[in-house]
Amino acid sequence: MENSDPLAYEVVRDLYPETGKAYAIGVTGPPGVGKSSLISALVRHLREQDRTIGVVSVDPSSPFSQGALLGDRIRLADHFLDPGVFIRSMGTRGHLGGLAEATLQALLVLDAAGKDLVFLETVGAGQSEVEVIGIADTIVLVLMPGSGDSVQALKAGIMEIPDVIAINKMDHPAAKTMRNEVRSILSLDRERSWKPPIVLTEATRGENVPELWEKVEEHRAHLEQEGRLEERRRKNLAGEVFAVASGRAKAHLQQAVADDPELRRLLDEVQKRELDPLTAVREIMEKVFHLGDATDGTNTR
Ligand SMILES: Nc1nc2c(ncn2[C@@H]2O[C@H](COP(=O)(O)OP(=O)(O)OP(=O)(O)O)[C@@H](O)[C@H]2O)c(=O)[nH]1
Ligand SMILES: [Mg+2]
Repeated sequence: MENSDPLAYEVVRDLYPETGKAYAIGVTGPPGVGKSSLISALVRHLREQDRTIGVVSVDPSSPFSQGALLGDRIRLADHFLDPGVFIRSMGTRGHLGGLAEATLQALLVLDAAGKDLVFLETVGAGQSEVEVIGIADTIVLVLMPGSGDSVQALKAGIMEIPDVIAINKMDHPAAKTMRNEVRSILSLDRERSWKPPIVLTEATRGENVPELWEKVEEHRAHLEQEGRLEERRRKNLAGEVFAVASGRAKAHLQQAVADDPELRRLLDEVQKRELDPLTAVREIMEKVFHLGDATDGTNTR
């Protein structure tokens, strides 16, 4: 799958009816907050309950598509010899549909392989992060004292409200201040049927890790009521299909422009102000996707 081998698509097609049994947990947050360490501690906790686990770490900035990234190697090393745990780190190379495709395929195979729980780790806040964890059933945002940018992003509504928030490195004196700050931001939003709980954790010592897991389970129970999980998965899958299709369309477009001197000339003309940008867009869309005027956005309403 990591090499986009055509056989992989056939495998996933055949396995797909067997999927939907695993529960997917997305873990996101700024670099270095302790996402991998927390996953490692959660895995330790969950292995005591004999649950089987998959972990997929996706680094949007890494061109490598195979092998483990150094940090994850160290953080998750405790579990490498455990046959009940499968760990994989990957970048984006080789996937026409980008990150969304890479993660979706990995999740589906681990699901079909019978893993009870699959963790999807990705760094950051932004589009690529949504593509990776958009498929998750429960999203955990990991912050630490000093993650002020993320708190601002939550406040400004730039970052989607996660389902559970972990404030890691709770040994830091500013951890409780941060919790209060995040709590006051979340309290502004009273409409939600689920209020995202905030848990202070210390991943390296495993402190409050069972409590964090309990919150994930509570969120799962909440979703499993009134058909919310079905509804969320329907929405997530539709979003993934769209994201993968968009990723492929973009790759196709880039290749087409690179291969076609006439299309490249259009870009030169835009640069020389001989052609306006939207006319160039229209011509490119017509030539590459055979789409006419209806797609230029100006006369669709
Ligand atoms: N003091 C303290 N250090 C921690 C804690 N959790 C993680 N660390 C340390 O923080 C550093 C980063 O931890 P990682 O688990 O690699 O963080 P990450 O968020 O996965 O990092 P990226 O994947 O690179 O974004 C490591 O040196 C950890 O040992 C904690 O609870 N307390
Ligand atoms: Mg990590």
